[in-house]
Amino acid sequence: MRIDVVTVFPDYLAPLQLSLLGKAQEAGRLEAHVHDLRAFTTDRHRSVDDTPYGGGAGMVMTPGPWGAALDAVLAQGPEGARPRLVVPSPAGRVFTQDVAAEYAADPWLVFACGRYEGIDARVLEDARSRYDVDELSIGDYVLFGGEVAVLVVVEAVGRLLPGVLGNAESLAEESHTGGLLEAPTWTKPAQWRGLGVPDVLVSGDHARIARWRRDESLRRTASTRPDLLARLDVDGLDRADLAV
Ligand code: 6GU
Repeated sequence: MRIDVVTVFPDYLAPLQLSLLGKAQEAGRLEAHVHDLRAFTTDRHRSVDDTPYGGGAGMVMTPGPWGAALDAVLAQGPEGARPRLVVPSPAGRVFTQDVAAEYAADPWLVFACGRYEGIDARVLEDARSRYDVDELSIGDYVLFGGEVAVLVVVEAVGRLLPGVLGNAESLAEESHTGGLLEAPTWTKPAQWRGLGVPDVLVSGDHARIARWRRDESLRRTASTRPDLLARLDVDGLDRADLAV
């Protein structure tokens, strides 16, 4: 997968090179390019924003540098390819594990990080002729800009790429695949600060352990995320689930 990020704060994206994402790049599963929007300005002050038409607080990012940057990024990829343009915005559709899985199947994602009060609306209108444009929010709160949201999305997507996560089972069992939160976990030592480990987990009875974990998942989801429980597909539940 190829990823391009256009931002006025390239340093903010440094974590893309670290840890598992850095390893994914070394292994050739992921190729990330960060572009400084100011490199596409043409005025002496390298300005990227101006006051909003119609008035109001704050500044709006001007279309000129954005148009040039998105043209340049498009020219760097494979000829004729149509990338997805992801625009982080609190006004976008909400990012979930399903959206991460959808993006993980894409060959090319381009992220346009807005700052201030957003980007002149004509930039996305114009980009739709060459990009599949997706405005995306990572939750119901407001950030200064899209950079941190890009890190969130790239990490969630990157770990779904084939060969990035060592253990495919950990993908299958984790929270939000299957709509339930994961059960709590324990490791050695068996006693710590006077606290032990649930007996069932040291019983060696794998069927009982699986049932116990599923019950804990259901209880945890019911207590902290009743909204997720309400969305569960009833056909996917068994008799024991319904008894919890
Ligand atoms: Cl994606 N961007 C900004 N600026 N604020 C946000 C957000 C994104 N998601 C939630 N709040």
